[in-house]
Amino acid sequence: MDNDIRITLLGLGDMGTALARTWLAAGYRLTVWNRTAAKAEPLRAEGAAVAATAAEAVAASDLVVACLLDDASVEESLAGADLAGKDLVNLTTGTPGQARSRADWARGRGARFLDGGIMAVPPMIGVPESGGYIFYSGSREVFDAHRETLAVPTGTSYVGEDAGFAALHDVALLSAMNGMFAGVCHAFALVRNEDISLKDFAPLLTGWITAMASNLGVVAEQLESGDYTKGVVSNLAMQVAGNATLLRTADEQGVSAELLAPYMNLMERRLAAGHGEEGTTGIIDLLTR
Ligand code: FVH
Repeated sequence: MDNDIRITLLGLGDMGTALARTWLAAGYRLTVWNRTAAKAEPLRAEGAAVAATAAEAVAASDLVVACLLDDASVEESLAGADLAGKDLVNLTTGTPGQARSRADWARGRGARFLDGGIMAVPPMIGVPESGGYIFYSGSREVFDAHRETLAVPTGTSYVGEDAGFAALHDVALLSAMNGMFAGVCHAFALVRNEDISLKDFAPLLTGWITAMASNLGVVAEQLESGDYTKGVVSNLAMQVAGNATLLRTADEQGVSAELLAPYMNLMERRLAAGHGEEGTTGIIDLLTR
């Protein structure tokens, strides 16, 4: 397979290398650069052109993709490059504020800018059935112009002209994942020293979390309507009463409740403010400064 489309990719860490391989396999004319040059050698053998400097790599293609460690490494790598007339797609994880500043910075140097938030780990790249995808935000023209190219490694989801929105979606989902894994850690800690097969327990956790997650649309509706009692199935008063059992069980099992405590404290504050008939959506009000 071969095509005439040129791409430059800056950054050959685990993710950058996985991205590179999909474009090479699809026949793109790929130029790569990495700070540690040795990491580019396997890709040279697979057909990539290897640039000696980031500036040289940028000069090779109109589409420049960066997949580096963090925002500071993007600035450092591109410091000496001529970005005039380039389309810069930044797949480096950062904050919404960093993405917006990077968009202004790129515009100031004559480039169009698209930010990306990768919702996949490297083994999911190039595997369409993995469910991985990348959030994109910023220039709609850049997204439309390179839509097919960007869809080669994994799925794409454009979430708006605000360059910060891809990072915001990315970080929101990652934050939810952290909370979920905090609960999972606590659950495994409760059962691990009992005569319970952890391999049998894991799918029970998966099933329960999946079933509970189907309620998220109700939370969104409550937030949008302002009526936090709408569609409530398990009210806050009942849940706070139930927390005592969760805490006592943790104590009986010799497990610290430190992962649960912050959430339970917020539930109690909302209940004390007279919202026992709601679910837990009111906690979002307590979190929002
Ligand atoms: N890997 C993952 O699971 C996650 C999945 C979700 C998205 N993230 C983000 O993707 C970005 C790249 O991640 P990565 O997995 O490729 O990360 P590393 O393997 O650690 O490679 C880092 C690359 O960045 C280069 N680099 C670091 N600092 C600098 C610098 N100051 N100047 C130039 N390049 C720099 C590093 O080069 P080297 O160490 O090989 O010389 C690698 O190419 C990232 O934002 C994740 O959050 C991945």
